[in-house]
Amino acid sequence: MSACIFCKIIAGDIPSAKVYEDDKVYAFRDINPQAPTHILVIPKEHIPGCDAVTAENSPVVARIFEVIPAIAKAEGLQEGYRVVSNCGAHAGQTVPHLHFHILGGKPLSLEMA
Ligand code: DGP
Repeated sequence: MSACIFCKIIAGDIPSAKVYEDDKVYAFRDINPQAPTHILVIPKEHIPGCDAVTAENSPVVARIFEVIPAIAKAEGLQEGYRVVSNCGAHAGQTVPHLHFHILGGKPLSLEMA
């Protein structure tokens, strides 16, 4: 069994609050929300992070960016939202499985660093 927390969530071995699923993509609510709406969108394939995106696996990233606006619409984020992917230690990546945070539901701080 994979040691990756997000692979375990996809497999159903760790419970999650699912908001979307298809054959390639899974989305669920962040356990430690930083905004009224905080959703993580992940590929079902284990990709460690942005640095591991290649010509071979990038179609799932494109699929994620098709799914994100559909989730945002379903969540009522018509006033806007932020998409973030932390890559590596300096960015604060804590789970080494590619993921995109959707943050919204209030005006967000513009502070980036
Ligand atoms: P990052 O710092 O970019 O690697 O974000 C990882 C996010 O994953 C962080 O916001 C908390 C969330 N997270 C970690 N473990 C779990 C979990 O078991 N369940 C859920 N729902 N979220 C988790």
